[in-house]
Amino acid sequence: MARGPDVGDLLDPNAPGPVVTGVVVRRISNVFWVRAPGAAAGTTAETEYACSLRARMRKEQIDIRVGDRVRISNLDGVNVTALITEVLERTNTLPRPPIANVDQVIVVFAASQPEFSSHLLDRFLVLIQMSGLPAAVVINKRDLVSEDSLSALVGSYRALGYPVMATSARQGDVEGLVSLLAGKVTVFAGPSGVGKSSLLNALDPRLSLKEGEVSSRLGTGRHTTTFASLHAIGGGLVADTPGYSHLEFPDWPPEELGWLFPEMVPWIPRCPLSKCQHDSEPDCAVKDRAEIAPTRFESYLRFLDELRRAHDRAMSSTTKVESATKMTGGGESARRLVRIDADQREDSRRVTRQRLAELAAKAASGELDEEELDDMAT
Ligand SMILES: Nc1nc2c(ncn2[C@@H]2O[C@H](COP(=O)(O)OP(=O)(O)OP(=O)(O)O)[C@@H](O)[C@H]2O)c(=O)[nH]1
Ligand SMILES: [Mg+2]
Ligand SMILES: [Zn+2]
Repeated sequence: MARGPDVGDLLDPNAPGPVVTGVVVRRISNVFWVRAPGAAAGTTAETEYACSLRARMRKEQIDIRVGDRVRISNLDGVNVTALITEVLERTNTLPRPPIANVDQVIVVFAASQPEFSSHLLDRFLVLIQMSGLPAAVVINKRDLVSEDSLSALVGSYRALGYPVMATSARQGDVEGLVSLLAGKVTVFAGPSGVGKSSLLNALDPRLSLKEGEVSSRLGTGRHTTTFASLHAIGGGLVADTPGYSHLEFPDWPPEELGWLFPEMVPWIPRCPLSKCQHDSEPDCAVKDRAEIAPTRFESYLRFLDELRRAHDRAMSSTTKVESATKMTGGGESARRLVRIDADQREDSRRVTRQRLAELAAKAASGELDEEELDDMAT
């Protein structure tokens, strides 16, 4: 960007012209690229304006992130610049990558190369649900496996209620993805090498995202790479991310893990123990009656063990205050894929339960009557 960061001062904020609402899609130091409807009358085409902050906002050090919805004025159609005058309220923020107002996370896995791991996919799904966001699954590299093994894979996660799509970025078989992306802000997540960047390039070759090499990881601590950008694709906005190598759960009560496994949800209210962990408790309705694939239940037990250990560690810290700091601050939280601000967390659990109850309703349709499902959703 040749223009210096002071462009805002050159513009007269008292003569703002039309004010439009747009989305921050990229940020490089003090310049924010805002995607908004063009200023020219009669056009609906969107333009990305290089924007600076109104001086007052800069003084107040207003925190603006990629994904934020902002009001911009002083639209200059020639230089494609504008001035951000207001940040609208966020619905959520994802810390890694740092993006606001995310509507969904699409977990991309390869059917092969790297070898498909249901445990790793389960881990991504659980983490996303802990953040309160809807998840969808894309199985890429369908060209590498037989139709039979592909449909078994797709079917097993679709049966849980997740939207699932099979693609091949290599063969340009990606059109179906558009229906998932339209009108939404989506983050692509998944292990390294599964084809996240390739999929986005296949949808829009102009993107030329780097493929086939291990991309720079989102670091930890002070040097965390804050690079994040949203690409306009398929009528929505999409963020590519580098593959995650380290996925830790945030603090989450072990007895609430079951709510993140849609096939367990309908049975949880029938367990005699209110805080049943569906492990070794007697007369557990989940263990006795839910239809859970063995790999899924293994994932459940693994994650349960991790949450219990984390919980025990927190409890053994000397004071409650200390343990709270340990659980939410510093390097550990920086490594988490999805962590939401503490004040959002309780809210998100409620939302999560509600959505999972809906998922379970779909998955278990016919097994339970509506009244029971209504009870669960409240
Ligand atoms: N056979 C096959 N190979 C694919 C397909 N999609 C991507 N690849 C290849 O898989 C490799 C990894 O693709 P990327 O798009 O870089 O994967 P990524 O998920 O973005 O990886 P990171 O950025 O490291 O997280 C590249 O060599 C791609 O050419 C596909 O549908 N089929
Ligand atoms: Mg990539
Ligand atoms: Zn139980």
